[in-house]
Amino acid sequence: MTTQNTPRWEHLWVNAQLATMCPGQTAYGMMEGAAVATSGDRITWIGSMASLPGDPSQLAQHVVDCAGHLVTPGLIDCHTHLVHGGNRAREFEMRLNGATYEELSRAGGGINSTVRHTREASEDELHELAVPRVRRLMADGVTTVEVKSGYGLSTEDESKMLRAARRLSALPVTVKTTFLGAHAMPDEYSGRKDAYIDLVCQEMLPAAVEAGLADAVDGFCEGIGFDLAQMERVFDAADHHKLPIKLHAEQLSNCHGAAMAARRGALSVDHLEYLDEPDTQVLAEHGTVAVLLPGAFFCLREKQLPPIAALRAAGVPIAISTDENPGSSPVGSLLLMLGMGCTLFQLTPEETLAGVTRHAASALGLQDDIGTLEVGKRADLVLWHVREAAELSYRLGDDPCNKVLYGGQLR
Ligand code: DI6
Ligand code: FE
Repeated sequence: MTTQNTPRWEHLWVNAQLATMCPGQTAYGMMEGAAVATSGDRITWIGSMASLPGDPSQLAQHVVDCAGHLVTPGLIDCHTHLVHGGNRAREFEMRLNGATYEELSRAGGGINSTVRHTREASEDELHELAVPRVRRLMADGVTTVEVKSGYGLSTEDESKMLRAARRLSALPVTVKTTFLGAHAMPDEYSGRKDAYIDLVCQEMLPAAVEAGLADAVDGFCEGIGFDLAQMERVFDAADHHKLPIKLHAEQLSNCHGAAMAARRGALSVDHLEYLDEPDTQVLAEHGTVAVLLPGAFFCLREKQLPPIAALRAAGVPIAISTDENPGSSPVGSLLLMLGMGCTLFQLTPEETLAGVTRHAASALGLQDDIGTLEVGKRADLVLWHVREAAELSYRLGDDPCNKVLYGGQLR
């Protein structure tokens, strides 16, 4: 009598160089000549080719021969502002033609022009503008993307942005939304920052929470943003709603926002060009992720480098992200950020890849579900056309993504 042979796995990728990104003995947690299997939305088996319990074609419904190419966890872009109206190309051009800040401001430029365009756009329009931006990231192997509000700056417009962002999860990509009401000052509150923070805490955030639209709370702690005391009030409100916190900190000056946020248990602190040595220690003590944003550093022609050596020496987990936004980082490629992380920040290719996988997962509080290749983790996997992991950081402007399994389904 013959028994029906149902394959035990759904997908099986064989002959792979698996960059598991698990910390351990080998760089990249690399397993050469390895295989990975998935069932449903989970990774169900990982091992060497020699330890496969049978003939691949008998073991899984769908078998892919990776022919020695690289397989990594799905990439994670953990800091974006990709939902917004308008763009600032005209302003970019005027500046390069010698326009002064005043002239740009009079021409309606800067962050407030994005706020105006975002307010004017409907939720549908914001969503439609964001879809190709997310698709562009997906083409780089991105399987999880974080999207912030922060260009609405009113109760209805912030929620509208977050709704437009949430709808992006109809694409085969995981979307996490962050409430960033304390991003900038809307014109109508000019000169009344504390009153605006009242609105953020008492009305805007509660409305976003009520509608189930926020996974985390962020803010911009800076001379041109909000001060420590104002950010603490926003974080008190986040605590009240039991939401995790993040912070744009030390981007243009040292306000000690990163250490404050770390002490309060922030998932991440982001930018950090002006972070000092003692505050680096605070991040290390609290296990806070440092999210570095080479796109903003590049586009703003910054000179002050984030304190990479100190972060590394202190063992602070470092993530990398696009910061995709129309002002300081009009960047649509996460792979380009790997290259820039190496050339501008002198991170190693292993650090940049960890920065868009394992550490980016931690920056979103998702380290138990994504970011490494391990049995039980979500089946978000990328097969690349490359054999060396360093190639992902080394070549700029390439298109090395071959196949993506998103939640165990071929994308
Ligand atoms: N820091 C930045 O670099 C962006 N926001 C922030 O808090 C700039 C956003 C913009 O100019 O539109
Ligand atoms: Fe940002």
